[in-house]
Parts: sequence; C-alpha cells; structure tokens
Amino acid sequence: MTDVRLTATNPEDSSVVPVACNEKGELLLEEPQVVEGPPGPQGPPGPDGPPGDSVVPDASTIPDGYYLRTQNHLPHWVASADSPAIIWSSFLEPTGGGRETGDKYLVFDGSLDTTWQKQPQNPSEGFWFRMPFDLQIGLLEFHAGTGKSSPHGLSITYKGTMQTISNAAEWTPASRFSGITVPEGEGFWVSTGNYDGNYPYFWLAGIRINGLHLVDPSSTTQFFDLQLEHQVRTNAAKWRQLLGWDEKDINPFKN
Ligand SMILES: [Ca+2]
Repeated sequence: MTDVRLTATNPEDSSVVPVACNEKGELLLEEPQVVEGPPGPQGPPGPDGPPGDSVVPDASTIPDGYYLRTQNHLPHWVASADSPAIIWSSFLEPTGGGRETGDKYLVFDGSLDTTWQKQPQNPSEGFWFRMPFDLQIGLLEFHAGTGKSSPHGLSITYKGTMQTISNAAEWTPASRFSGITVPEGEGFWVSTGNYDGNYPYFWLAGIRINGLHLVDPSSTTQFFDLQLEHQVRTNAAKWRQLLGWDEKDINPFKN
C-alpha cells in the first residue's frame, strides 16, 4: 500500500500540518455540519393589505338617529340603543319574491315623502303587517307617498275578509277592519290589488292606526299609547267606573 500524505502550511505560523487524504492523495471531505442557531429578531411589518368587505349594513336608506346592534348574530339597525329591537318595522314582513325599491324602514320614518315600493309578481307576494300586542282597530289607513299612486291599489286581508283600496297620495282607510280586535302576532296580509299582468306594484310611505301615524323612533311611546287605548276600549265598564265617565266618552266605536 502506497503511503500517501498531504500537508498544508498554517498561514499564521508557517507550521506544516497534516491534511486528511485517501490512498490516492484525494482530500477527505466531510459533509459540512449545519448547526441551527437561535431565531433572529422579527422583521419590520409589511405594507397594509387592501380593505376588507364592511360588515356594517347599508345605512343609506335608514333614517337619522338609528343605532346599530346585533340581532340573531347579525348587525341590524334599530331606533333605540337601550330597548330591544321592537319597532313597527319589525312587524312588517315582506314575503315571497318580487322587486323592492327603497327599504321597508321608509314606511315608518314619519315622512310621507319617503316611500317603499314593492312589486309582487303574483298574489302570494306582498307583506304581513302584524300587531305587536292585542289591538282593537278603530281605523287602519295607508298612504302611498307624496306624488305617488298606483293604478293597482292595495289588497288587504284579515282572516278571510278582504278589502281593496286605492294606492294613492292621501290617507286611504281600509274601513272594513274598523272595530275588529287583532290578537298579538296576528295581522294583515297586504298585496297588490289588481293583477292585470301589467307589472303590478304599490307604494307605501306610511301607515296609520286609530289616527296615529306609526313612526319607529317613537315606537315605544306609540306602543304604550295604543295599548292604553286598547285597555280603555276593551274594559270600558272598568274605566267608566274608575273615572266616572259615560261610556260614549271613552269608547267612540261602541254603539
Ligand atoms: Ca315614509
């Protein structure tokens, strides 16, 4: 066996040092050892990404003064920050398909200049308007909005009784329902009155019950007033006795 040796010169002190080699004089190389050190310091933050989608619902059709709160785990506009989301709008429930222009909140914003339009495609589309509590209806009225009217009219149904009224820019009574008591949670089915196949639609700018223009920012007070009125009407004898009034003074709907 040939004795092969390799040497190298140490540049620091010019001493001769042996270098590992094989019998052919080739350098013996070891795989470099990789030792992982500790992690370095965190780098600077990168540039801001693009803005994400907003989770706040569109406020462009919501009257001023409303608050944003969660309801059924979704953001929702309500009239008051500290009361539950019980407002007139909560009891107007559009159903079925059909096109809508504006928002149902515009029915209860107190203005007859702002209007919600619904365009049902068949008589099964329209909206429910339910009562938040037992309520004796003295007079139920609808208003299409300033300068608005529809040739199709409104069809209003309660428990098999239907009345079609004009959909006009004036308070229009659905007088067939005067005197009925609607229990809490029940209500009126409203749709387009005349399905002549000519894209029937209706406008709604406001609703009145017993002469009271229903307004969401005032719903708490209006609920109280209507409930008190209902109590007086349906317990006339008790109130007459309490206040010493004649019955006709406190229940004009009683003959
Ligand atoms: Ca309105």
